[in-house]
Amino acid sequence: MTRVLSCIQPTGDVHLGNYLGALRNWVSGQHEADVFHGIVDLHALTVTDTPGTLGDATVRMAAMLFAVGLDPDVATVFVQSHVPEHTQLGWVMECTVSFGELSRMTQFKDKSAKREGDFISAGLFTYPALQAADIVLYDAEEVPVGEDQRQHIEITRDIAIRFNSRFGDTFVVPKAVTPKAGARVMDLQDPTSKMSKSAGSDTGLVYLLEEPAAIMKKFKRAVTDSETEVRYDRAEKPGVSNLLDILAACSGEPAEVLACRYTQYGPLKSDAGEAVVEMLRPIQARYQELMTDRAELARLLHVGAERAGAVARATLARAYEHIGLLPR
Ligand code: ATP
Ligand code: LTN
Repeated sequence: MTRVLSCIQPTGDVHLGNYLGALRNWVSGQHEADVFHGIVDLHALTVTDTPGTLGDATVRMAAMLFAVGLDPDVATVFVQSHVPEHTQLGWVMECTVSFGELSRMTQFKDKSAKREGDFISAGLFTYPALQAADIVLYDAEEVPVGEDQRQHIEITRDIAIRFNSRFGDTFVVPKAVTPKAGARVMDLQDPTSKMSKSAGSDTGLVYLLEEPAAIMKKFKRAVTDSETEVRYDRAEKPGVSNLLDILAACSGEPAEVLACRYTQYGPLKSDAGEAVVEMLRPIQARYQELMTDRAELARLLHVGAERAGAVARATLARAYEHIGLLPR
C-alpha cells in the first residue's frame, strides 16, 4: 500500500480553501493508502511566541481533522512534538542541506520579507530541513500538497538523494502529488487572490466553524462583475467562476453545467452559500461534540503518536546506523 504523508500547521482557523484544497482530499485518500497526517506544532513555532497558545490551537486542529472525517482507526493522526524523532532527524537533515539551497526557498523569502524589522527566527530559515524530516521519517512515497509547497518537496527529494548517496540507501525519495479534486478557492472579496488566512480582511474568507447566517452574508456580498451573464470563465469572470467552482465542489457537478442553470447572480450567490452551509453543518456538529471530550481527543492523539513513533523510531535508527554513529 502506498505510504502517504501530509501535515498542517496549527496556525489560524481552518477555512474553506484549506478544506476543499487539502483536507477533503486527505479524507477521501485515507481508504486508498496508508496515510499519516501530522499537526506540525514545532513548525508553527517558527512564527509563534505567545505562551500557551500552541497547545490549544493543536487540540482545535485535531478536533477539526477528525470532524472533517479522518478516521482514527484508519488514518494515523499525530502531533509533531509528540514524536521526538522529528527534531532528531531534523538536525541530520540540516547537516545534509546547504545554506545556499535554503536561501533559495521562496517561502522563506516571502515570510521573512513580510516580517521585516521583526524577529526572524533561524527556524524560519531551516524550516525545510524539519519538513524533510517529517516526510522521510515515514518512508512517504507521496505527499499531497498545494502548489505553494512544491519547492519544499523538491528540496526534500534533493536531501534524501544526497543522504542516500553519502551513507547508502536509507530514505524513500518522495514525490509531491496535487490532489485530484484540487479545488483552488479564491477570496470572495478579491477573487483574483487565493482564499488565505493571511489576507488583509475576513470578509472574503469563510471559516469552517462560521455561523450559517454569517456565511450566507459573505456569499451574498461576494464580488462579481458589472455584467449580468452567468458564465464559467476564470480569466474574464473570476468572481462568478469562483462561486461556480465552490458550488461544483460542494455538489459534485461540473461548474460549466451549473452555469447553464443561472440567469442572475443573486440566486447563484445564495445557492453557493447554502451548499457550503449544508456541507459544513455535520462537520460543525461533530467538531462541537469532539471538543466536549478533551480526554477522548487526547487518547486519540496518544494512539496516533504511538503508531507514528513506531515508524519514526525505526527510520531514525536506520539513519544513525548508516551514518555510523556509535551505538549506546
Ligand atoms: P497562509 O495564508 O498563511 O499561507 P493558508 O490559508 O494558505 O495560510 P496553509 O496552512 O498554508 O493555509 O495551507 C494548508 C493547506 O491548505 C495546504 O495544503 C494548502 O495548499 C491548502 N490551501 C490553502 N489555501 C487554499 C486555497 N485558497 N485553495 C485551495 N487550497 C488551499
Ligand atoms: N510547510 C507546510 C506544512 C508542512 C508539511 C510537512 C506539509 C510541514 N511539514 C510535511 C507536507 C509534508 C505548509 O506550510 N503548509
